[in-house]
Amino acid sequence: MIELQPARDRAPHALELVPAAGPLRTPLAGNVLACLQFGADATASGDVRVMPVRLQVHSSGGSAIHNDLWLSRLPVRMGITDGIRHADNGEILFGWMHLPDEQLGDVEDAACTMHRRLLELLQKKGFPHWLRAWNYLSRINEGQGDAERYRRFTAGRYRALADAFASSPQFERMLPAATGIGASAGAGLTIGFFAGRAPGIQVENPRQTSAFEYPRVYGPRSPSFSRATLQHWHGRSMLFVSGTASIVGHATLHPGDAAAQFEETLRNLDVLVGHAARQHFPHPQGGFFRPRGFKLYVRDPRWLEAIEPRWRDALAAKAHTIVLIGDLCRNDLVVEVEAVYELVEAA
Ligand code: 3EB
Repeated sequence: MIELQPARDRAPHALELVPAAGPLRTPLAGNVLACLQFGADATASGDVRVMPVRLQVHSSGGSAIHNDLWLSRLPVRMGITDGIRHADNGEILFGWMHLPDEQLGDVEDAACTMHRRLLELLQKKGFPHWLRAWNYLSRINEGQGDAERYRRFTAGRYRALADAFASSPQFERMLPAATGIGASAGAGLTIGFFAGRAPGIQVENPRQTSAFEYPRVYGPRSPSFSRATLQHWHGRSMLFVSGTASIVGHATLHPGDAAAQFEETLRNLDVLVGHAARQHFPHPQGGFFRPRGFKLYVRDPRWLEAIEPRWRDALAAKAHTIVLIGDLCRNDLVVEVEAVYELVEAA
């Protein structure tokens, strides 16, 4: 039984993450703004708020379906514009789009077109500030060198952004937090996003080269995302943390070693969140970030044994954690973690 009411003892806020296992009861409650539905057989429903992501959910004895529900206190409106399914509550816009493999054609062109439409929608709907993106691409590591599908995706995304922001060269200071993961074979390309009326605050990781400044060896264009974005909504602030991996500077550390990559990833998360706290609170007693949810992506289920006790202790003991099996966008990476934190101000 899924409790669809956000906690009542908090200040009004625009958005809350509620994880829910198993198939959803339909129709979905009116206070659902978005639902990212993960599962090997996830398919679109008639409800525009449900974004299906075809990835295997790893859970010991649990359900093969996981939903990240984003609940709103404000009334939710829904629509379909230019093929993009979307819902908003006046403060936040959620949207998603999908191209099946048969229609994908050239991945760079497809990514460019989809991002153009996405950016147009944000303008049209009056939510010009892009805060969070989820990118799931089938066969993400297929193709050699610059022909790799992920690199083609990155080039297309960059082209759309560079064109749209040709008159504001600072656009890389306003990129959303993002995840880029390989969906199951045949799943095509799915892009989901949140956007707001007000800009988010970019947070970068002092331990990592900014992705938008990666050198040429990782592809013809650098990946357009921020390590995290901080967004204030009345009475609440949320930190969206991008897919974080075992990358220090711009190099992959511990290629192929799941246990060591996981530890490096935890260090990256710690440093990033600590940095966000210092950026936000001039002195350390000002407050802290409390984790609200983690997603652990693992390339192959056989790596899980090596990290099982560690992820339970370091992630699941602190916030709801869901483990998904998917390819990562550098072929030497085997684990990646994304997260949502909420800002807790000291009393
Ligand atoms: C990295 O740090 C790992 O291209 O949207 C993480 C999150 C990664 C998002 C993206 C890529 C993306 O470079 C890869």
